Amino acid sequence: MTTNKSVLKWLEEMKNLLNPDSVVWIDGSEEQLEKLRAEAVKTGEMIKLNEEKLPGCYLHRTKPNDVARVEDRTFICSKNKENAGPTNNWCDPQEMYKKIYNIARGTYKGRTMYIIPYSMGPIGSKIAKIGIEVTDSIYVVLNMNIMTRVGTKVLETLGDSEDWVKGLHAKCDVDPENRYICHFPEDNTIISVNSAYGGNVLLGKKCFALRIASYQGWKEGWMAEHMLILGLQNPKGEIRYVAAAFPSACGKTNLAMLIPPEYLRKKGYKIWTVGDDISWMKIGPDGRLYAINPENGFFGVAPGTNAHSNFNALESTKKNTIFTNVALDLDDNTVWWEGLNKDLPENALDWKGNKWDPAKFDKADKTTYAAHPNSRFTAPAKNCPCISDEFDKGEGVPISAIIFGGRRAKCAPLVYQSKSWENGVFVGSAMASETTAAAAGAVGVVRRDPMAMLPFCGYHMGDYFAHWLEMGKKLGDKAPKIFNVNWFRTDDEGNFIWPGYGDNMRVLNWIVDRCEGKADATETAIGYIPKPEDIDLTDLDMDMDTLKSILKVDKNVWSKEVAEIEEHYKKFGDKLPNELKNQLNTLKTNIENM
Ligand code: GTP
Ligand code: SPV
Ligand code: MN
Repeated sequence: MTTNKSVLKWLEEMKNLLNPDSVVWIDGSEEQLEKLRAEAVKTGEMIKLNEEKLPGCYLHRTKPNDVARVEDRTFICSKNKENAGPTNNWCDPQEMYKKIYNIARGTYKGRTMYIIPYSMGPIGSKIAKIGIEVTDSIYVVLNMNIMTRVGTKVLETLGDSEDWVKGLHAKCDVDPENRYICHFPEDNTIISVNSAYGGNVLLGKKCFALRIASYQGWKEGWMAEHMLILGLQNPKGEIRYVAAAFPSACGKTNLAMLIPPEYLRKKGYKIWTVGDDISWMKIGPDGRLYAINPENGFFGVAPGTNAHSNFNALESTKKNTIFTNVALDLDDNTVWWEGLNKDLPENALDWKGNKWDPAKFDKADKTTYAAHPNSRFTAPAKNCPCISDEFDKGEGVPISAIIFGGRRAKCAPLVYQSKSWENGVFVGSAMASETTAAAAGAVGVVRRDPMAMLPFCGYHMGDYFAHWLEMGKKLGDKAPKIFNVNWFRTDDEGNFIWPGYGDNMRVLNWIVDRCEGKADATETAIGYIPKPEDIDLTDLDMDMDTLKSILKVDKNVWSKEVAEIEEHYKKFGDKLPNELKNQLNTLKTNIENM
């Protein structure tokens, strides 16, 4: 398949370490993939779904102990501990190689070693990068084939270059006690053992495209971010691109594929999806920031996805999709999850493969759910009805606005604009959100998640903030404007006040208008807030007072917020840029003077 010496040398080492019975190169051909699907069905690793209703679709169940990313077992193994920073687990690289090689040694015995050459980004794009993952899991091969561009062409593009990322995945016994997801940024290397779930094993995704790539971006002067990318088309046919960073399971896929409310659709507004999770951004020849989506598919949250909440995501899953940990409807051999529709299936197996009793379903008790709360679909991006023409081009789209956001029941207003790039970096660095099921651990706890990158930044977060500030200096007046949104303010009963989903278009329109100097705003202690009349409420069952209540900046709530940010900032010590300290002091004074 290749004569690249650096590739062949590493593969030889891997073969010697893992001791597979056989070795198979993934060439990307449909013929080879079809053979692998058939084999996975034969062994029970995947279940073939109804070919009429869901052509080319499969269901996979992971072990119940292996259903989400494991942040406490994820390591950044930089040579110097300081370079991993206070927000990452660290281990000395030599020690970790030793430990993890001992876990993986010989575990491919009786198994096949699959070699997956893949490109993050359209093959040949100047912003794209190449990786090679070895794995003993067909599920990983088939998912990587949807999520990235795989096969012979990738190797042709790589040629003799040594600029590629090594990825070793070994399922081992899927033992949670020996599960490690390790990154060696200085060696362009990722090693993942004892898991077979999503973000832990599809090594192109969070491991490469965020943890390794964020480090590369720091060294090379570009950015790898946990951001969706969308194009907003106005009635004149002009398209403006925005990128948005929300923590896991906080609405990126939904916003990326949004369908505007009817009155806006009739006027000619439309959203185009470029990406739903990751953005790689470089400064272009004209000095603006250009973004590509390095992925080729969507690894989306299934529960809550339905024809009303996210029609385009649901459409994307209608063919050639792999479902993980959803329920199986035995009546017609299709899939189901909470929030798909109101008809609880009478005759279904839950995500663990046990008979599911709809009578026992209790919304308050997640153990009675048919689908796991972090169950997912892996769908080809080209299935998406609103996929952007720019998606496959690889030149990148110019970004007008960057949006931060998270789940904050009481604090952040529906939307505000930062006062400058520096102030925007401060807003991103202080971001917080209530935790979700996307990672193992407690759900609903407020945690600081700077730029939605807390679990994904491959180096010291103080250096990461400095890199953001540096990028702003390079971009100058061509820098995107920075905003913050919060779709998740709740009332006293805990209900979301803002309708969200398609109605978020009303907020996007204000954001884009602000970028073009077309919308007014009120300056507040935290930034620019829309005049209530500038958020269009046409056809919405919401009165002005309710809207005003979610645009409000509350002095008491924000005084507490400032104190929490001060605490959060202490972690970064000397590495916290002075600009951000000054930003915090200014905010403190502004709030005191409210
Ligand atoms: P990852 O793939 O984990 O990075 O998640 P994501 O950020 O892409 O989140 P996604 O769009 O899949 O949404 C996660 C959950 O948030 C789903 O249950 C959605 O129904 C819910 N959600 C998304 N958008 C909104 C919104 O505007 N309002 C409310 N209330 N819920 C939303
Ligand atoms: C996330 O948790 O942000 C995801 C899912 O997008 S995973 O690929 O598991 O990281
Ligand atoms: Mn994500």
